[in-house]
Amino acid sequence: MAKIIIFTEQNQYFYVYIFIALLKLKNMKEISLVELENRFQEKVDAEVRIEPNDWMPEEYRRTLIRQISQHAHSEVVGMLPEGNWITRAPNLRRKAVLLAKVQDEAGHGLYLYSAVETLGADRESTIDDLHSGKAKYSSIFNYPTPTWADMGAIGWLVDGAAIMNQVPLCRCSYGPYARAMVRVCKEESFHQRQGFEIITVLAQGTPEQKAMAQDALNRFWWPALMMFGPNDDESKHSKQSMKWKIKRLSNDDLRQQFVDVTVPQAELIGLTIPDPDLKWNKETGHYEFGAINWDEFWQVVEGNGPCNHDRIKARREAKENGMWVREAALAHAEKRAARKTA
Ligand code: BYC
Repeated sequence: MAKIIIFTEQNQYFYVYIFIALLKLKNMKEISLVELENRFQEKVDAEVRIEPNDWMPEEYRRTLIRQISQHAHSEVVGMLPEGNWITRAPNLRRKAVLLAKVQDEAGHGLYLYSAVETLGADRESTIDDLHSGKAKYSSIFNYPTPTWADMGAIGWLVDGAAIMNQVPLCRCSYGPYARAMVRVCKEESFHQRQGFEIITVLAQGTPEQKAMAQDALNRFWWPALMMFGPNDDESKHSKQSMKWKIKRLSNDDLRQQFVDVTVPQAELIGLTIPDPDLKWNKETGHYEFGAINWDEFWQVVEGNGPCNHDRIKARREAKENGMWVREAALAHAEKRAARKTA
């Protein structure tokens, strides 16, 4: 039965008092959210790491879940183009090294999925988002690897670009991500060197081998530059992510660093960067480079690259084919638990 509040001389002060108290409570809540956000930003500015149980703005949490899960997916999908060459590596040493590299990438994916879980995200649904096409992963892994020289180009250029991007992430404001990056970067540096060694040996080999190395550089150069993401004025997350010190350097600054470091490496091994506009600018102390084909980039990001379909299919099948192992492990765990309680 609905109650009707009747104001009488006796109770009117009581209701006014309740009303004012409720108003105060509402304002207190608002003030405390602003206050919490200010304190959070002060902590970030003072370079104090944010840990999983600390208060954080919801948007900060969402940004990290997005970026770290995309990063994890990139590591796992990134195993495919190279995994494709493990059985065809030219000798035992190359096979062992490539196998170790691909296993490292699986490890990176696992640390990163764990880091995502520290933010309250569910690992299984994060992976399902990759399989349904909802979640992104790095554009670079949607290009084919038809020759052995591509293993060199991936290590040299793709891992090289990844290190450039990930070294600043070791200083990311979120503790678990930053700590994961320290180990990832050490391993990436081994990956970059093994790639550079492969491409150097080919570049100094027979004319056919040199041509194969040049062809791999021609195909991977521009996609490697795209890895850093859209230009700064098109990058919708950069400003906020830099304020929160998730990102320390902008997409364009990192891309420029990569070009400045990589061009002399190509010259050293006698390969030509496939960019007629590339030139050294004495005044700025940087290389100027040609326009990136952003239409191609967005096509690939949106699922229309040469290998997007195959990559997702392979990941879905891996999950389905491994289902029986997970089910068997669970059934075994249940039997053991039942035996203990019996
Ligand atoms: N590909 O506002 P922006 C490896 C998306 S794997 C696809 O600049 P943000 C390896 C971006 O997500 C290492 N999508 O974004 C493994 C956003 O979309 P949503 C991979 C891209 O986050 C195996 C939109 O474009 N490294 O090393 O501020 C073998 C707007 O961009 C890409 C990482 O994952 C792209 N390339 O900056 C070998 C590093 N670029 O989410 C090697 C971690 C941008 O709004 N991630 N997008 O729909 C990052 O550092 C940053 O997320 C990015 C982008 C610099 C990539």
